[in-house]
Amino acid sequence: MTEKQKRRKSWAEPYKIKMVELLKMTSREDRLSAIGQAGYNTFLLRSEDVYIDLLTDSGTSAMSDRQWSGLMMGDEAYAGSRNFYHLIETVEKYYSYKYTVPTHQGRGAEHILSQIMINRGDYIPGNMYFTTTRLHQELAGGTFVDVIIDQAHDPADTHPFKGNVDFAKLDALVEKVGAKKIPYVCIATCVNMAGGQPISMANLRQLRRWCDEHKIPIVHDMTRLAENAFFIQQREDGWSEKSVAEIAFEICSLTDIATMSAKKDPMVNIGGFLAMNDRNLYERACNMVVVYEGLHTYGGMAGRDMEALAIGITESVHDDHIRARVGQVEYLGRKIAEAGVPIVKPVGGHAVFLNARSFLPHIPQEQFPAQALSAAIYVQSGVRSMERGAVSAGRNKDTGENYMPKLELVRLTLPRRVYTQAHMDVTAEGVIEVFENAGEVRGLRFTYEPEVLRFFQARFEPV
Ligand code: PM9
Repeated sequence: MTEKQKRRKSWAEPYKIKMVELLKMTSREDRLSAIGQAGYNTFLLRSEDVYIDLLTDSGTSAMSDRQWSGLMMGDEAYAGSRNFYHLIETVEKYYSYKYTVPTHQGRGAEHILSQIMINRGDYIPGNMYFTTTRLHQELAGGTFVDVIIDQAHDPADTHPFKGNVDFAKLDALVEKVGAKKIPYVCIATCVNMAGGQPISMANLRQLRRWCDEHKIPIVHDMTRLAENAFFIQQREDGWSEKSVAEIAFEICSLTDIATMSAKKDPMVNIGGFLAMNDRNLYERACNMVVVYEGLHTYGGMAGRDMEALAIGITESVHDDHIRARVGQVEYLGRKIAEAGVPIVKPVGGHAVFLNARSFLPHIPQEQFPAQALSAAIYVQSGVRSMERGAVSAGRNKDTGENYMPKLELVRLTLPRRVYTQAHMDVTAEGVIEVFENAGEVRGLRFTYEPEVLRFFQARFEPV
């Protein structure tokens, strides 16, 4: 961080607005009708019925003028597009990985990785599950094992690095199944399902040593790397003088393989990649990508999208950018928490997570309080959020039982560079109004439950 940045107290945005998209204002009656038609699932709302869209930060960020100009520089050759070369050079420069395979988005990378690395009967430890990541592990015949520290499952615990790995849990897994049954350890930076919580550099270095000792590679889900790097700079001893870009590079250097949903940190509307340092693995990934995504020099992406992504990567690790991004999330979190609303602490990097168990203590988890809360916030305020609790957790693949996670959360996710501070105020007001009348919210039951990733398309009715 520069001296100037240290002196400035505000997290004010390092950009100005050049173009706007008009929003439709709706009435409470409109929204009641819309949520009923959507089966109480905010994924099934039409976006034009939403005022402030905090469903996700995935593909919803505002590209810069430089990224938009990049679109005009698209080289749409079938093979060997110059934008591909720009992308792989940028990935190596900022993220250290030598070989990059573009994919249509993050789950495309997860699919290829799982198919080439997991054998039936394998176990994949990770610092908490993510929906698509775990599903691809399971489809490849593997079993996910949660090795995150216990504090991550407690919304009120203020541990500064709730994304850390618990080595006793890793040791116990090796003891039980043997290192040969563990194809890799999967580590997410700024763990999404834990509330956007970072892993520390010290913990990651310890993991590097542990993995070297057991000859197990580290796969890095780098979807929200820049936010994690920022938290290390702010919270971990010895890193305050390093730039976010330097810290991000160091994190990547400690890992072997990475999956990226480029729709988050690097602020493109679509795209992702699988990156690695091992040439043999790269060749196997190239063989798979032609089957499921496209030629290895574009994967699932257009040339213009690879160009916008390469530019977005460079913007995503600027100190000023990430400070404003996380600053806005913290601003919203503080406003909501000051009113006594229970949230996950510390406030995460990409979203404010409401603790639906404490918010709606009268609704048992079997009646999906987070799903009900997300619908109620929409009806109250026109703000769209996402359930991250029992519905997202799904069912155990072997027993068919519903998972009942300790974290029953609603996520208010901030797209990057999209909304203003006044939008945050309106969001906080809406949440607080629902909180003041929380007793009126009713639980939900399924009217339709899809087999996989049910949270996307499930439908409900009030109990
Ligand atoms: N995350 C999110 O809203 C998009 C859809 S919800 C399943 O948080 C991580 C940590 C993610 C993620 C997507 C993916 C998959 C992998 N890892 O959506 O396929 O947060 O690009 O990425 C969403 P794609």
